[in-house]
Amino acid sequence: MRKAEPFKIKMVEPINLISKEERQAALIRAGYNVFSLTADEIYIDVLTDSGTGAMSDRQWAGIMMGDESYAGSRSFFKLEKSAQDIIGYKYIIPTHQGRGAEQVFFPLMVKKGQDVIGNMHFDTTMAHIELAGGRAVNLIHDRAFDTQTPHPFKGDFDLEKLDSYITTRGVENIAVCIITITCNSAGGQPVSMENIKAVSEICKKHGIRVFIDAARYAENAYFIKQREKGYENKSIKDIVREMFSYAEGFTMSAKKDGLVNIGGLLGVRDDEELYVALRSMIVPFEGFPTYGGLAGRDLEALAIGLQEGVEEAYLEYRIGQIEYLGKRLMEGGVPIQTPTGGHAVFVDAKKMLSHIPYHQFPAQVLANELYLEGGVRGVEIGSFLLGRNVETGEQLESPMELLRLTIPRRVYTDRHMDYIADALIAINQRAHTLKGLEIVYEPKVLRHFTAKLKPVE
Ligand code: PM9
Repeated sequence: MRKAEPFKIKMVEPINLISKEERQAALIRAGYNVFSLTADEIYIDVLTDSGTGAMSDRQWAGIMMGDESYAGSRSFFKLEKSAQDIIGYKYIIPTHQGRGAEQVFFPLMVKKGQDVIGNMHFDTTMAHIELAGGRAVNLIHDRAFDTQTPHPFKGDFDLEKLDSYITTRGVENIAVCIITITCNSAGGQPVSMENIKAVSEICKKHGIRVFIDAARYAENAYFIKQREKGYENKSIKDIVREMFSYAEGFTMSAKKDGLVNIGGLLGVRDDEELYVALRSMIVPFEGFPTYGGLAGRDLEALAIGLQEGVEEAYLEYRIGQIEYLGKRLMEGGVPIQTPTGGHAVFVDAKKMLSHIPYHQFPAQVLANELYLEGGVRGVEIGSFLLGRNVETGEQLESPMELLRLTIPRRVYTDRHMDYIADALIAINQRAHTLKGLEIVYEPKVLRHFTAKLKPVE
C-alpha cells in the first residue's frame, strides 16, 4: 500500500483560480509564453521543481541560526560537513545556484572548439559550455527518445556511441564528460550505477575527466535502490557515495534535491589543484568561498536540506507522487514518457499533437492550452527550448517534444495531481483542434525564458 506524505502541513499559502477570460488575456499579454505569466495568474505551478519546494520546520529553525560572517561563517562549516558526509568529497564550495557553479567550472575546463560530452546536457549547462567556446554533445541511449517503451534507466549513456565518439573526434577535442543525474532533459530519467561506472571506465581509458551534474542525485540514488540488482538493501547514502566515487567532481543546483529555495555547490573529490583553481574564480563571480553568493542562513538551510533529501521515507513519497500523476494520465489516454521520472511527468506532445510540426512547437502549444484549461503552468522541453544552430541560425529539431509537469517538493497534494490530470485528459479529447505557434521575438541565449510567440494563421 502506498504510504501517505511523511509530513503534516503546518503552514498554508492560498492559491486562486482566475477566470477563463482572465487567463486568455494573461496568455496574450505574456506573448504565449508561460514564463511571462505572473504568480497571481497561476492556480497550480508545475513549471519547475527548482527552488519551489517547501522547507521543513528544522530548516526554518536553521534559518534563524545562520551565521552571516563574511568570511569563515559557522554555517559554511556545517554545510561543508553535511555535503562531505553525503557525497564523500573533500572540497565543497557554495554557489548561488547551479549555473553559478557552471559559470565558474566550464571556462576553466573548456578550450575554444572543444566538446563537452554527456548523456544529455541541461539547457543552462549547454549555454555555459557554449559561452566558454565549447560544444555540448549528447550521447544518451536512443531508447530515451521512445517514450512509449519503458526501461528502468533511460538516462543511460549509449556506451558504444561514447567510446566511438571519443575515438573519432579525438581525445584532444574533448574537454570533459558530464553525467547528468537524473537526466532532466530526457524526462528526469535515472542513470544506472552500472552505466555510471562504465562511463567512468571508458573515459579513464581515454584520459577524459568525468564530472557529475548533480541536481537530482538523491532521486537517482532512490531509483538505483528500487531498480538495480544488488542495491536493494543498500542505504541511499551508500548509493550516493558510490555514484560520486566514479567522478572527480560535480556541479549542483541545490534548489532541487538540496531542498532549498536558493543555492548550489561545486565539489571536488581530492584534486587540490582543481579545487584551488575553482576557488579563486569563485571570488570574482560568486563571492568569498565560504559563502559563494549565499546568505549565511541559506548555507544553514542547505546543510539541513541535504540530509533530509536523502531520507528514504521522503524519497518514497516524492517518487510515489510523480508515479501517481503519471498513472492517472496514462489511464486517461495521455501519452507520457514511461516510466515516470524523478521530478516530473513528461507528456509526449509530439504524439498528442502529431499534426503540429516541431517548428511550430507542439509542447509549447500544449503548455498554453493547459494554462487556459485549468490555470496550470507546465513547461516546454522541446524544439522551442533547444533553439537554433549557432552557426546557421536554423531552428533545431528536438528528438522529443515534451510538456514537463514538474512537481515542487512537499508542496502539492494528490488532489492537486488529480486536478492536473483531469485538465490534460480533457485537452486530449480535442487535441486535434489545437494550432501551432510562431516566434515574434527571441533573444540570442536561452531564448525560451523571454521569447514571445503568436498562433500561426
Ligand atoms: N533546472 C529546471 O527547471 C531550473 C531552470 S529552468 C526553469 O529543471 C540541471 C540538470 C538542471 C538545472 C536547472 C541546472 C541549473 C543545472 N543542471 O537553475 O541554475 O535541471 O540552479 O541550475 C531547472 P540552476
